[in-house]
Amino acid sequence: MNTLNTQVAIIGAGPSGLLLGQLLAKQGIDNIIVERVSGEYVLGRIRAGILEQGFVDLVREAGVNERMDKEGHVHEGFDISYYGQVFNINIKELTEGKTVMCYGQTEITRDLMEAREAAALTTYYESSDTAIHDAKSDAPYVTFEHGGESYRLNCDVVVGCDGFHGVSRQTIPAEQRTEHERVYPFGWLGLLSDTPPVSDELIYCKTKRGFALASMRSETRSRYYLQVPLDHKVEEWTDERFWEELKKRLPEEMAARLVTGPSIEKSIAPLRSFVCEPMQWGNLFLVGDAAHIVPPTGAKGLNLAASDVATLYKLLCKAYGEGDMSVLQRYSEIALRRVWHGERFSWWMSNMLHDFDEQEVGGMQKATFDQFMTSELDFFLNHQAGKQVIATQYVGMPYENID
Ligand code: FAS
Ligand code: PHB
Repeated sequence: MNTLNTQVAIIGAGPSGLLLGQLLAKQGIDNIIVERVSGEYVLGRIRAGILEQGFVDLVREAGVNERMDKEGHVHEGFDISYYGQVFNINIKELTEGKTVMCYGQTEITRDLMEAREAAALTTYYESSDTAIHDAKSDAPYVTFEHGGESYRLNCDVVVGCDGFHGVSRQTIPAEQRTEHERVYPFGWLGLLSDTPPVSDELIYCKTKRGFALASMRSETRSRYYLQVPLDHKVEEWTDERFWEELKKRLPEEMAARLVTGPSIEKSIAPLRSFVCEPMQWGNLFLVGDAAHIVPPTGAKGLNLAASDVATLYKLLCKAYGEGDMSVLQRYSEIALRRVWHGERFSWWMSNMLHDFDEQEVGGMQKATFDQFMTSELDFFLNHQAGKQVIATQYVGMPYENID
């Protein structure tokens, strides 16, 4: 058994784990990351694209912003189209100057990986049998297998950045945690293509045929999504079928100028709202998808992971700075306040913009639910105050100050 020692053991080298590791290292707080798959595999996951200002500020604080500032695109608004009517949500005007950054999660993860390697920080990729021990004690530790050898990683705290299917949430005894969940009766079929985006802003489309989203990664790379039934397989969707369906869901003038091309990635993601409470157990802390999941309709998943990182990072700096680890007990309460705001917004946007092919939705007939949701959307899009509510949530609620 190889024995290792660090201050903070991080499980998972996705955006949460890498961002936290980078921030802590800049403050001289030693950390080691244990990751299940290879770095290439992590980078192969095509996911989020919209970064809130809080996330952008964190990346700058981590000193990993050079490419983001060069290649990212600041967005001052987005469109919502419903039944062919297009409404612009000018987030910059409605939030007195706030914006969002369009820069792919893959790129942020790549930048963080390269920065970690350049700083010679330790990451054990392709590890297996990761397990967390004595989380309730002052001397927790993590065991794992790597390169055919067994390891024991002694630490002060363990941070579970290991996503929805990771080991850390499961380490909290079931009777000690409350899980809230809503699984949606549809998925998102995503397509990435090296074609120019159909618009320079995102377009969220509500149609009788289902939801669609037009997004982008750069001026030459587009990201599109279609709501599809849960029983659909990605193999059933040829590129041609995807483009034809997208044209039927985009507003007419945008469908007319859509540039199609071969997909470079195509996948179907299920949608769920999920929160685990509490987000900590002794000296084990859950961050990001390990603790919560949102439907991507509100562009909150990655951004909630970032606000968890911000909260835990500040508390860890305070704890080590003052030599008092008890401040860490505030983490879950602070993190969950912002998580629930993101969960509500993502659930609300999903209810309004998707077509629920269930006979009963929210305890009422589908037709009645549709009427309520269409009327809700109509009210919010036709009133300045309504647009302001959407814009305020889209740019992200402020991060809490840790005094
Ligand atoms: P991640 O899941 O990214 O990373 C967890 C890491 O832990 C992985 O690398 C995994 O290999 C590792 N791990 C797991 N178990 C382990 C173990 N036992 N031992 C060691 N390592 C382990 N969010 C948006 O904002 N917009 C979107 O459009 C969007 N689209 C998405 C599409 C899909 C298909 C999915 C699944 C998510 C999407 N999300 C989106 C949400 C997504 O971006 C997450 O919020 C983000 O990846 C969260 O980052 P992490 O918390 O780091 O978790
Ligand atoms: C994306 O670009 O992948 C994206 C953007 C906004 C969303 C979801 C996904 O709400």
